[in-house]
Amino acid sequence: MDITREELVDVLQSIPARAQVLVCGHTRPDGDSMGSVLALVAALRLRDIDARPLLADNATPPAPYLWMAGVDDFTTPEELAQDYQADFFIALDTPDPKRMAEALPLLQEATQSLIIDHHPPLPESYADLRFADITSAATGELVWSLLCQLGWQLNADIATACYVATLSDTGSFQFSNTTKTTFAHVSEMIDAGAVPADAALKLYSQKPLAALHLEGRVLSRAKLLNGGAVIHSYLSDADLHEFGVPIDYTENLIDLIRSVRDTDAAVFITESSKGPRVSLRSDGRFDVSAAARAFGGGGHRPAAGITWPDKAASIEQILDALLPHLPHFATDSADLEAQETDREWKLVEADEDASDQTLII
Ligand SMILES: [Mn+2]
Repeated sequence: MDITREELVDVLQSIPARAQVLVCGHTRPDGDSMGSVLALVAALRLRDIDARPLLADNATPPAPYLWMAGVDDFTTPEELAQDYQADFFIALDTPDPKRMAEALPLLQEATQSLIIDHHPPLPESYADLRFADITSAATGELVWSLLCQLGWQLNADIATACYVATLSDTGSFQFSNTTKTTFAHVSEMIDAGAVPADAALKLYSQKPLAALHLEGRVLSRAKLLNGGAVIHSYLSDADLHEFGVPIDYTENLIDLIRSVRDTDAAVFITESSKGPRVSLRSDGRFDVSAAARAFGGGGHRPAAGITWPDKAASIEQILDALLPHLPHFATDSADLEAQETDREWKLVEADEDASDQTLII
């Protein structure tokens, strides 16, 4: 059942002290999933509620988030007893029950289940109650505004977790979901103790060197498709083994390739033993979530993903199926890269002609 924001506030307010509450994000958690879960758990615990952060997968938290307060408290579905029954199960940051992965049976066993999300909702809800606010840039931003509305006690850890969530889902405030309201909420988080430079350093500048070398491999494979409207690259399990880099450090690789000029969409394919995973991005003008839905995936207008239905599909097969759903430029050139290089040289030559002019920065 879909509920209003006011009804959600009442539900959260009514959770009694000592209630057993599981708070879970989605499979392969990103910064929003990790941040929104840790923030809500911390806020519930300040009210003496027995809240536990739960991973949807039987795995460990991804390495880039291990510095976050409360991360050691994460439990997994297999660590909980088979007959464990939570009073409340709160699912964050996904409209899709498939992304609850191994945690879905725990949600179904709970006395009451609740979804708090910022994705466009699917026709069917997988929990008893559901609230989705698609104007929030991140579930962590939504959690923050709810906690403020509830008047619950806040602290620097909660503010930092919501900040990480918002930083992550806005692509460091670059994506089209970044609004004036987002910055207003971020301003409140900073007032409550979040330190932007500290969070950015811990989140984005703690990679192993090998992760950079892996990025080099991915960048060298980038190529233009659909007449230059689409940029594409890929990564495989074999690459991860070769470079000795855990998959945790590959979350933002698609953002590296989408920086090429004039492209309207980016397609990044991760090949793994579990089957191919496709990530899609745009600047918001083209709706990549529609392309994702055509293959059973989902997401937002500027960012979407697909767990590819045919686990044995090759990259070529995936692109053949997917590219007709993405933007296309008409072009006479058979070699897009040569065309791009040619254009770059013209710019360099024009620049040399102008080299006698004083450069003022
Ligand atoms: Mn999110």
